[in-house]
Amino acid sequence: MNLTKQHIQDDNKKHLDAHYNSYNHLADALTKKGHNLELILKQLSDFQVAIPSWALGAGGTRFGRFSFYGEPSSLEQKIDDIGILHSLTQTAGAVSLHIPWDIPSDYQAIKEKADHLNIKFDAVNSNTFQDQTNAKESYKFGSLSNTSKAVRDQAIQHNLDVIKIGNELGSKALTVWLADGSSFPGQNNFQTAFQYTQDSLIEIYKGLPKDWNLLIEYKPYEPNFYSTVIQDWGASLMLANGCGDKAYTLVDLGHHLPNTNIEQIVAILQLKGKLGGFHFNDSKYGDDDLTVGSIKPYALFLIFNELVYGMENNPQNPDLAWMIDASHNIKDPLEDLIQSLEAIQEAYAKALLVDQTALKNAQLDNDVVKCQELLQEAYRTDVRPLLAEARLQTGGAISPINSYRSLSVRDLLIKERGKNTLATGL
Ligand code: PSV
Ligand code: MN
Ligand code: MN
Repeated sequence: MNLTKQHIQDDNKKHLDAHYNSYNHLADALTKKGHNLELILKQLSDFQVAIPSWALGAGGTRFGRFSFYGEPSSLEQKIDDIGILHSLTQTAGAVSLHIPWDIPSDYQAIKEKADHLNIKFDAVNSNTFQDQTNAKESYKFGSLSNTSKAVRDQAIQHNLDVIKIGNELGSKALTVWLADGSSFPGQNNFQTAFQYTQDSLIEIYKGLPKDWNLLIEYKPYEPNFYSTVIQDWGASLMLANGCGDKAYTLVDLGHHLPNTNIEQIVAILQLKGKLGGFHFNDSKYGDDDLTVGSIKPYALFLIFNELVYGMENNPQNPDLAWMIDASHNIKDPLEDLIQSLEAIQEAYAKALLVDQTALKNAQLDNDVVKCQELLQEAYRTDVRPLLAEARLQTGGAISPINSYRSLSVRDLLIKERGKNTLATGL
């Protein structure tokens, strides 16, 4: 479907008055407090988050999946959907491919389509957690950590193949998430599994093009429920250090045990120049992959507060690969992604409002109350008009969800693609 700037502009008309009312009021208050609005609007527009190629179809659980219809059934259509998201929000300017779920059949055509929609190819993800049809070896007992050299070699080769695919598209990073671990005590030798993983990652690292990064994701449990080889940021950091300068830790918000202080992890990794990527979602119990900001928005703000501090003070840390890694069970995937993108921008905007100088002084004075006030002052600001203004200035929708609905995007997709579509992926 062709969602043009004109469609969005026309739809914006009915929201313009209300928008300027609230924006002018907020802009006035923030300017009086000494904020540079032009800079904040630019920072918001520059902040682009990749959409994973597996997030455009109906989500679901292993118990069931309920289609929303009109879902994309090819990579081309998935990129079209990201184009829709990007047109409305102006913040989804990248795609993160999962291989082998989304191997391009025609590289030139895919590149042209993405280029036309202003979408870049962010980190590529490998998959050694499922057996592929006709694969010689099975990953049932692990991939890069497997006790069998033949299995490890196959998994290494897969990652090298993924790098090759990403390289053709202009990606600059490989993300490795391993399901490797054990389901029962005694099943694995922890030391051997970790050492094999390190050795395998070093082989993959050797195959990285010069300007590429290796991002190593961790997760405490699932699908293995007794142990996971790369269970936490410490394990990931050790492996990254064992590989070299271009290997980094990737933090996925859902990959922590309850109550973990994620903002502290993020801060220390940036200090050490080792935070490479970030997967957004929210969580109530475990790796629930819920809509960003739907459960713990204050925690997300505190994380962003550290990210903003790091982006300003840690030149030793690279630019981060941002990605949404959420599922949407019973929602329209595009609506869910719009909600996640909005929540990310909201937390980012609030973190940009933290008065860092005042906070530093209050910390030096050990004025605990003032420190908290400064954070909460920023957090309590309703920044939604700022987000809307940033979108408006770059040709997006004042209210992406409302425009998505009033422009009948899903109905048009169903008309175009039919009802019985099924996207590949998780
Ligand atoms: C599994 O937990 C997972 O959600 C990881 O977070 C990866 O990033 C993603 O799947 C795809 O490999
Ligand atoms: Mn993830
Ligand atoms: Mn996950």
